[in-house]
Amino acid sequence: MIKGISILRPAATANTYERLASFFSVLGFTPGSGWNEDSSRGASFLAPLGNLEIVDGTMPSVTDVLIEVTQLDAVREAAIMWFRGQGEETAGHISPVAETDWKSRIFTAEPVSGHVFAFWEWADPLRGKPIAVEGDLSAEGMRFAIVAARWNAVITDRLLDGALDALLRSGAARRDIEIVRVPGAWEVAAAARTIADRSPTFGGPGSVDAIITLGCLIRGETAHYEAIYNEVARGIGQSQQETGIPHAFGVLTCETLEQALNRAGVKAGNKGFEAAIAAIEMVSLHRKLVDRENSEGA
Ligand code: DLZ
Repeated sequence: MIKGISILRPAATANTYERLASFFSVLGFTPGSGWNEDSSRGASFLAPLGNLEIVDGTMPSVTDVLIEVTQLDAVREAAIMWFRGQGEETAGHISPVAETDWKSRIFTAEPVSGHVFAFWEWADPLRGKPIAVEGDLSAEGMRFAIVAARWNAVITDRLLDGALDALLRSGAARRDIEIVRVPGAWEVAAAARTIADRSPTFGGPGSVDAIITLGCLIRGETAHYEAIYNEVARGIGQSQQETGIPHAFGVLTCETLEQALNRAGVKAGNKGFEAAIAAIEMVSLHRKLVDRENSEGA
């Protein structure tokens, strides 16, 4: 399988080698490991993508090394600064930026006489980029239910505080957050499902946009820990899949109480907070995907 492609550029003298290595090191390349042997040395500059282009007809550039960049002007500025750092003028060594006939902008730099490199970027900065659809983190206008187990309340109360903090700080209104307490983690999924399925009389389908599930199972203190955990996770997942309402998973599974405390705001973040943020993001994402589908179908 092909993995990558390397362009080898022989430097005729040690000085040329050092100048080229120095020039490329200021332009934002990831440095490669290079090598230094008796017979040769190599300085390596990595780019995330490479390709070999065979050209029939007019070359797209005056040189055969084309380096695609983002922020072309900033790269050119870095090249200019390099020349100034050498106490040299740029005239004749760095061209102005020019438009090409292939919807891009380009300039060339010649850090060593005879070594010309072209730097270019697409005129449309989004061209060729995979554009991800992502949820935002504003909870304004969203409605949530939080289902929190009372078992291990010293932990779940902290998770609940964290979840409320995340929702309110992200713009949710207090009246749009319903808190439901259940005896233990075992009951979380059933309550979540009831809320997700709720009939129109009690707020209607979609009476909440997302459900945040909170609980805490501690292995050392929980009989049938694995069995309970698997059922809780399965039930919450199933409720989410079958109703289409995002269910954020904030049920801790810990070895010890200390570990649980750490995950409930002491040392390792607050998983209630994190679950609430995930819920907000998923509601936003859900809305965007539905909007896209509607506008594509229109
Ligand atoms: C019974 C039990 C045990 C042993 N451990 C926990 C636990 O660590 N975390 C938790 O949330 N709940 C626990 N429970 C209670 C069960 O989840 C459930 O509430 C009861 O078995 C009643 O159905």
